[in-house]
Amino acid sequence: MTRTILIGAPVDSGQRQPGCLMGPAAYRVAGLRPLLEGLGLAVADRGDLALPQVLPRRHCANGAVDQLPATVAWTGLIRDAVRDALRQGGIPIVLGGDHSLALGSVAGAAEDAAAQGRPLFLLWMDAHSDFHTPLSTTTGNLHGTPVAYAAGRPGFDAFGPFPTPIPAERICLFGIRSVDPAEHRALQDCAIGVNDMRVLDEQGITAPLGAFLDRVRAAQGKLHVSLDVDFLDPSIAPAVGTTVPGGATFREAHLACELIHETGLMTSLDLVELNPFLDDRGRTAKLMVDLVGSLMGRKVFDRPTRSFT
Ligand code: B3U
Ligand code: MN
Ligand code: MN
Repeated sequence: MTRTILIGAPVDSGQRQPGCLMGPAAYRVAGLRPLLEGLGLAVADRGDLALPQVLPRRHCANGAVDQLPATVAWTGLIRDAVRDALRQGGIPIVLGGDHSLALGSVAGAAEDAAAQGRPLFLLWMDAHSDFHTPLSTTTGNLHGTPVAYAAGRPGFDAFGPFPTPIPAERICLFGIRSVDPAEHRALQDCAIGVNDMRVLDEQGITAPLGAFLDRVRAAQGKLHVSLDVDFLDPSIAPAVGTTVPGGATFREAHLACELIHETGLMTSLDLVELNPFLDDRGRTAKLMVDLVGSLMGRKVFDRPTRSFT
C-alpha cells in the first residue's frame, strides 16, 4: 500500500509577504488527508516542523539577502524530515511554506537517491525559474534560489554543500514566465530543460512533460516534483504573493498531474507558496488539494496507463 507522509513546513523566511506560514493548516482544513485516504492511500501526518528559538548567525557577501539564519535552519530540518520519510518507504508531501523550503526538500530527496544509488530528477512547476544564488539575487528573497542550490551552483556557503548536485539535464522547469536577467544568463549556460509558457502554448502539456518523464523512466530515476501555486493562473489561484499572469489553466494543471501519476514515477512532492491570507474562501487551497488528488491517482475514468514514446 502506498504510504504518504505529510510534513508541515510553515516556512515564510524566503520572501517578505507574511502568510505562507498558514499554508500547512490550510491544506489540512481543505481536506488533504481525507482525500488521500479516499484514494486508498495510507497517510501519516508528522505535524509541523518548528525552528529553534535561537538561530546561529550566518553571513552572506550579498547584504541584500533576507533572513538567512532562519532559512538555513529550515533547510536542515526539512532535508532531514524528507530524507527520513523516503528512508521509511513513504512519499513525503511537504506542505509549505514558501519555496525556500525546497532548499531542504530537494536536498533530502538527493541524499536518499544517492543512498539508493539512483539518479534524482527534478520537475519544477512554477512561474519563476528560482535559479538565483544568494550572490545574484537582487530582491534578497531566498525562495528564488532552490533550483540553483540543487544544480550545485556556487554561493550557498551558509547552507553547506548540496548532497550530490543534480545534473542540469535532469532538471525540468515547467510553466515559467518570469526570469530575472542574472537567472536568464545562467540558464543559457547550462542544459536545464526550460519549458516556458511559450513552449506550453505551442506544444501543449503532454509532449514536453512526457518527454521529460520518459527520460526519468529510462534512467530508473526518482522524481521530486515541486509545485508552486503560481504555476497556476492567478485567476484560479489568487492566494500567492507573487502572481504572474498567463499561468496554467485548471485543465492544463490537472492534465499535468494526471500524466505524472500515470507514470508512477513521483517519489516526493512539495506544495509551496500558498498564502491563505490572500485566498478567496479557500479556493486556492482547495484547488491545490484537488491537484494532489490528480497526482495521487484520482481520475474520472480508468484507462490503461499511457506510454509517451
Ligand atoms: N526572481 C524574483 C522573483 C521571484 C522568484 N520566485 C518568486 N518570485 N516567487 C526573485 O525575487 O528572485
Ligand atoms: Mn517558486
Ligand atoms: Mn513562483
